Amino acid sequence: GAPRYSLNWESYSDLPVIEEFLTELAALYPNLMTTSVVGQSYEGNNMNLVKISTGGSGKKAIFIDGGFHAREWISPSFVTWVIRELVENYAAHPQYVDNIDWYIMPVVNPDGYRYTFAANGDRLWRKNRRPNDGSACIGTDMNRNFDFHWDEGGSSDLPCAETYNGGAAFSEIESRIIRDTILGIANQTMVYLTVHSYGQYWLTPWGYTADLPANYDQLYDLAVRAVDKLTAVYGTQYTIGSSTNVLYVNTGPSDDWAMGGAGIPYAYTLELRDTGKYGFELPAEQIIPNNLETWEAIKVVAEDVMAM
Ligand code: ING
Ligand code: ZN
Repeated sequence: GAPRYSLNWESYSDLPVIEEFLTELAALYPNLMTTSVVGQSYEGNNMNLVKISTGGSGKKAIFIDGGFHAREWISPSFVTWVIRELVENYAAHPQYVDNIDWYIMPVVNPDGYRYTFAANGDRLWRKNRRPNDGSACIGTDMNRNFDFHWDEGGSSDLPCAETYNGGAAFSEIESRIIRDTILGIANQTMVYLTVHSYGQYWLTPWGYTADLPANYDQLYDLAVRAVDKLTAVYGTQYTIGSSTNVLYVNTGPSDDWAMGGAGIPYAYTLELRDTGKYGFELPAEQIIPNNLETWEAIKVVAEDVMAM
């Protein structure tokens, strides 16, 4: 039958529409999906956590977050697609949910995200929306706020900067909620995926050093196989490598902390479409093609986790 939610992937949706989708889908598929509120943002928006599972104990898990940076609209649009694929389309590939617990936070910077949709907001806002003491500038870059080699380069101490590190590690409530959610499931979580845009990169830690993680060969091998499947759909090219080596030194990002702080074996930052023609303002006609190709990569990750 027709879905009971208004979310679709032909346009971008603000937080209330995403929350309606989560609530309705969980109500339709209570044996597969639960949605919970794990905290509130600075402005009081919900921090939503979806768990997709058929129950039982001792299963490996995959954690995915979206919407770290407000303007990267394709990120929540893809993460909600993953939820839909796992739940509504469960019967097409039940093994991914039968064998893996999925923990998904679709919009981890809800205040910033809503600001990019607001009539008096800013479509290209990146940070969260907490005012900074002693400054007229608002917001911290949550992807420079995590406590692993925090403030060791590639972030700013200046509240007006787009990469403001917050003044202290985990100064932001949203970062702490993400941290605590991950720590609660860290012992079962094999892969951490944080979904950004743009650039078409499949990035590994580290951001704090050009040195590579001890398990880089395995991180790289899985990334290559995942990207091969992605590229096979429409020919979309991705660059693979550590974030320092592919982009720039950056400290306090969530993927470095997921591996170095929480001890999760595999962590990746995905930078979805495109390579700059539209950048953060990816036309909505590209949502479904982006999602179809990237889902193929997620399946490769899931297959590997099933074998871990
Ligand atoms: N790019 C990321 C950023 O936060 C990145 C790049 C990836 C940094 C991984 C650190 C770790 O700057 C975007 N588009 O947000
Ligand atoms: Zn980003």
